[in-house]
Amino acid sequence: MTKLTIYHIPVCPFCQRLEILLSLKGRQNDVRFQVIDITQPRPAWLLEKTRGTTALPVLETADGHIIKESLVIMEYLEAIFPERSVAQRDPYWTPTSTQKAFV
Ligand SMILES: N[C@@H](CCC(=O)N[C@@H](CS)C(=O)NCC(=O)O)C(=O)O
Repeated sequence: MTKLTIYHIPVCPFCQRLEILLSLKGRQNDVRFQVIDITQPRPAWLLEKTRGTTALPVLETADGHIIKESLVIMEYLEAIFPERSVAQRDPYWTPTSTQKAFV
């Protein structure tokens, strides 16, 4: 099975939250982390995948779909790796719901 890929910057807290989530789920080995060089402009191949978005992390599914925004990626990871459950069960407290509530 082709793995999910997360394009990331290791020192970035938005990227680290994904590593922490996967670690809590014991799923680190189900995702390939590809480091993007923070000292260089984003490569053209990555900008093509993200349609110009430069912010990382970005997740690429096995069939090439792109998911941006760490909170959205966390919800996706929670959905595809339900065990062990880490997210709140009450939808009010799920990341995007909480984000919407405070916008
Ligand atoms: N809201 C975004 C923020 C991501 C973000 O700001 N990432 C930083 C690295 S820590 C970045 O890539 N900044 C460069 C840019 O936005 O072009 C998320 O949660 O994923």
